[in-house]
Amino acid sequence: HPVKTLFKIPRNPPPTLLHPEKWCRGFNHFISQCLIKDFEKRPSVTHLLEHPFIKQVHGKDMSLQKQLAELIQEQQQLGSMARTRRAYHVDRADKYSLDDDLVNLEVLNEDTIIHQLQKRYADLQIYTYVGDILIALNPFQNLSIYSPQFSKLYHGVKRSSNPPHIFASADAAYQSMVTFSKDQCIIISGESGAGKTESAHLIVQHLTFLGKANNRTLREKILQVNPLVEAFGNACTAINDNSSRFGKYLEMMFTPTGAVMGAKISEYLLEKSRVIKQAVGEKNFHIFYYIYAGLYHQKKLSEYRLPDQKPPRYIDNETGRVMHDIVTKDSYGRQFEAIQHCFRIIGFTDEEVYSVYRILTGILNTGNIEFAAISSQHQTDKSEVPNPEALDNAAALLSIGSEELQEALTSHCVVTRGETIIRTNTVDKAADVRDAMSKALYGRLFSWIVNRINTLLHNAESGMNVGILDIFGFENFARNSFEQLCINIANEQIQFYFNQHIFALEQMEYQSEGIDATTVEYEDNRPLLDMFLQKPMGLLSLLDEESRFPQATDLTLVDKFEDNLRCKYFWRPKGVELSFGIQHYAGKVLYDASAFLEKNRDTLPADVVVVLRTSENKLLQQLFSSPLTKTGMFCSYSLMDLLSKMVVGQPHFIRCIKPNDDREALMFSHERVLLQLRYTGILETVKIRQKGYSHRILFEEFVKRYYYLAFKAHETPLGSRENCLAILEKSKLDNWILGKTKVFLKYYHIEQLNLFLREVIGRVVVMQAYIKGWLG
Ligand code: AD9
Ligand code: MG
Repeated sequence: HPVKTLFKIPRNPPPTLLHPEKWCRGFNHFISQCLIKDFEKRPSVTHLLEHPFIKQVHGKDMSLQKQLAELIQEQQQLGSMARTRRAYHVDRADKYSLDDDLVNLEVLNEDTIIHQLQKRYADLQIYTYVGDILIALNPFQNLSIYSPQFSKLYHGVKRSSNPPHIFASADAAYQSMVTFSKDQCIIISGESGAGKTESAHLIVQHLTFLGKANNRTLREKILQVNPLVEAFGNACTAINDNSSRFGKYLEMMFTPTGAVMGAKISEYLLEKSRVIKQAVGEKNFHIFYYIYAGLYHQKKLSEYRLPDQKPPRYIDNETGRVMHDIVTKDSYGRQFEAIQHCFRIIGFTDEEVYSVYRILTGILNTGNIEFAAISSQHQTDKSEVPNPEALDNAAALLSIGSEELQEALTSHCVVTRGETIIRTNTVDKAADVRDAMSKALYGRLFSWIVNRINTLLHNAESGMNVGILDIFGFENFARNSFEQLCINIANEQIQFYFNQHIFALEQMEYQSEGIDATTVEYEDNRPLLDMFLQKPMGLLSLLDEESRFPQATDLTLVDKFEDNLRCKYFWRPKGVELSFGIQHYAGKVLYDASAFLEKNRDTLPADVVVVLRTSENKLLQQLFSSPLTKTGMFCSYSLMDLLSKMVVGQPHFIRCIKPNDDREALMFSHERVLLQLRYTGILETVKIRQKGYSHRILFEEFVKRYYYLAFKAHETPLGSRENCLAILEKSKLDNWILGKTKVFLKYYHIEQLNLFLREVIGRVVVMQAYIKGWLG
């Protein structure tokens, strides 16, 4: 046989295909040399299948030919990856650098950590590992490291083969999901403007690549989800021009073999108050500017009853500025087109989109309704609408009666002793009702869009998922209100969750498995969380209780806090009545309690609901057909829900860090970074990762997964400690530990094992292909 003699393949193949090392080495070598060369000249699989060698050896067995061709193609890709890698890292002689992981630091303290991060940032190495955790410094400039070429680079390879990258984290989660058939979740944290949302986009991008969404439409749909939801849920704040004003948990669903098949999104705590009012220098939700500008450029404003000289009050807090931007720059208009595209790709019907636009412009018109007191000697608490055209416009767009709307805004029904009495609203009260209506409309519209996306991207088949959590980051403005409190409590919970996983659970597990591991001290924010969440004396319970008293005021609320929250995390500054301070994990924040009660009550008068339910707009009717949401404890319920969701899967952490407050590229503020390293407990994390084991696998699961490495294919070894030992020894790894029921491994062990496994399986495929051809 010519091939046999040429490559000195022994006459008799070994008795089992599973110990093929020596026997097929020559054969593998042949493939990599000869076929790859050919493939590089003409990179086509069809061409490869026509290769005389493959044809001769494998005859007509097409599936084997295909397997072989794939294997070769993969090897060829590895070659091109190595080239990209070299281009990315020209001056790095060795492809693996100890600098990539803070765990490798010989001297470990704040100074060495920050020095290393700073050095890397200057080289535009924005990513750094702490074991299995990724630190991402915001580059504040576009980098060319997210192209398809890079996607290929970070595809099922050992982490140390490439420089740290967000794609590597996505790949790790994906590989874990496929290998262990378990749901995963990626938790992205960091303060406002640190880069969480950008990171989330990049992860979705890479997961769609890894999940080989063959179905191009599905891939495109999934990629449109974030832009669409963010147009409605993000806004420009004093810190970030694209700040998330809601929490988002995006689950990407995969088949058991790892092909992407759908997506699901959950939203938490949208900052609805932004619809009606924004702080100086801040803006409303993006979508309002997009739609106003889009309609302006399409000359359709009059169709939606919007003035073309002056934008509606809700989006024009800095008079003149917005109009100037809309007329001179076309970017808002282009964004509107992009959103129309998103709706279409995801599968919203034209009718639905039209209804959404009517509701959005209805809200803008509602904001223009004014109220004036009716001056009469006897009735001082009566109001009327001095600009009835605004009322008519709003009513027309919401497809409800104009008179009914006016009545619902300027009066309310009270039921006393079985009798219904109509009471009039003061000017202030009427304005509050108007704004409450706008907030409710927007909040429910947002939830509807999210639900609709879920229906459109839903897949009934069961599978596994990777969830990506991207919430609003910790905020500390000049003036902090109820919204900041909710946002910061949410971040407090994420920090607690991180601590639980990285420190508490880890140390508990070592103990229960009888492993002697030194403990690492860390800052536990549990007492602070208790101060917020405890019942009945936690801050949120007190807030709810006070919200139920009609006589309560924001001042009585702060008094109540002061009387009951006796701990070092709460204080009340002297001389400023409505203010109180909280020592958060990420720093001290001073809150202004004005309107806390009203915002927490978040009530929408029944009169308004009744009118909105009469709308001829089917979508709007639907928004208000469900029972009213319960008031109070909203904030903490949502958080619990959020955490209970995350606890299901294995977590992967990404910690975003903001290198400076000026959003400047290449500027590294020592002070700001140090602060973030401190409050996120990076130093302690490095310590525990140096000592600890990030992967703990039950004996049974371990044997099931890796028995190929030490046993024969037809064997079914028991999931015992001894068999785990046999596999580990065979793999020639060190530094692992066997506990009472679990194998304790470092993250790089997993990579090594998976790589061995793929090698062995790959060899078996080649072998079987060869032998079939040879013998048959
Ligand atoms: V907030 O808590 O939602 O207010 P995020 O989400 O943490 O905040 P975001 O991802 O919106 O921050 O990032 C802020 C800005 O930083 C972006 O608009 C980009 O201009 C910039 N950024 C962040 N990450 C990257 C990146 N990987 N490449 C380039 C980036 N620019
Ligand atoms: Mg964000």
